[in-house]
Amino acid sequence: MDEVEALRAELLSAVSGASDLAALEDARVNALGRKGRLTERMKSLGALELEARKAMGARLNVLRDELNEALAARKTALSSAELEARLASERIDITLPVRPEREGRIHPISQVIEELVAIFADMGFTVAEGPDIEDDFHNFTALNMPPDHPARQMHDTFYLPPDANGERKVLRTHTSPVQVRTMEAGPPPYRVIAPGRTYRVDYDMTHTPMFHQIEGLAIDSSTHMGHLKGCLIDLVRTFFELDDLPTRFRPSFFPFTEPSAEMDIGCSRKGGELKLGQGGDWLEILGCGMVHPKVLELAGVDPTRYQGFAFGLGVERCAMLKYGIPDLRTFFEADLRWLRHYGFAALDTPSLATGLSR
Ligand code: 2NL
Repeated sequence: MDEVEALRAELLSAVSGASDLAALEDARVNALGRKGRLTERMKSLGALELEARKAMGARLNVLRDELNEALAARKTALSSAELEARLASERIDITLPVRPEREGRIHPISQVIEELVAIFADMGFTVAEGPDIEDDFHNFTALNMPPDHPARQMHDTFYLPPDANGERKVLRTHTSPVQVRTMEAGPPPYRVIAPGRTYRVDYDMTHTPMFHQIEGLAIDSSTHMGHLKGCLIDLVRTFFELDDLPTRFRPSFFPFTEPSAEMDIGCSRKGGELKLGQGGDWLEILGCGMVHPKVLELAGVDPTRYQGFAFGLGVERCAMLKYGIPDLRTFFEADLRWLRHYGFAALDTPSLATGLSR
């Protein structure tokens, strides 16, 4: 074997013997680097006679091309082997169950508001909202409660300090002002509900200083008490999911409605346990009535052309009755154990199509 053949055998076997990419790079530098074996051999060509140099140069060029080809082929083989090894060792099991995420719960107040909104939306009502801080006109005067009206005392109002004009704003004592603002904003017909926070100076077993109401208003040219009854009977039967839930209307008084009524639902109280539905007893559930002509007039609606009904219900009371929550004050204690027990799963928005309380 001549000298070139020996060099060829040695360099090629170093390439094919390289077991990883780092070893292959060593083999390349050793052969073709600046001080590599083949490079040095090529540098020494200058010492030869012309003919011998041509012949030797040609052979060395062939060897260089051969080496480059072998290096490229080996590099491809080693790279794909390395990838195969990674794919085999790093394979992940996508059938493993996910690590459980900590999940929040929907507060019963939010859940019940969503349920009631879904029921009213199905009847054609839209949701209206307004400020928690109200002026005296929208909270009282526009609702037929002039400054000296005795019902104002009953509302146990939170007053804010007087502003620059000496006017004392209030925390709204009901969501009625939202409906007054709806009437002021444009002509009838109206079909709105106003859910939201309300405030009264009161704190005991059955009262919290902040609580939630949903009020409703339906005004058109000939909306009458039959519409009120049909709407509210449908409401309670859908909400409590009892098709034959007994109901009755009792005469009552509110300054903003005439006539006024309170609605009761049937229940039984045997051995201290309250059960909604048939039974000899009644439970008050909401207040309602035909909107007082003066309330329409004060909001810019002509009472000779338009009439309708309004109602108001307490959200906490509805939540306690439907979901068996015994103590009102626990709603606002922000106790996570309570919320985990009485709260609702998210991503399960109530609708009439899916059932209200899944
Ligand atoms: C109750 C009673 C009620 C209304 C609220 C109302 C609103 C306007 C005009 C007339 Cl803008 N009425 N709201 C009417 C009757 C009763 O609430 O006991 N709520 C818990």
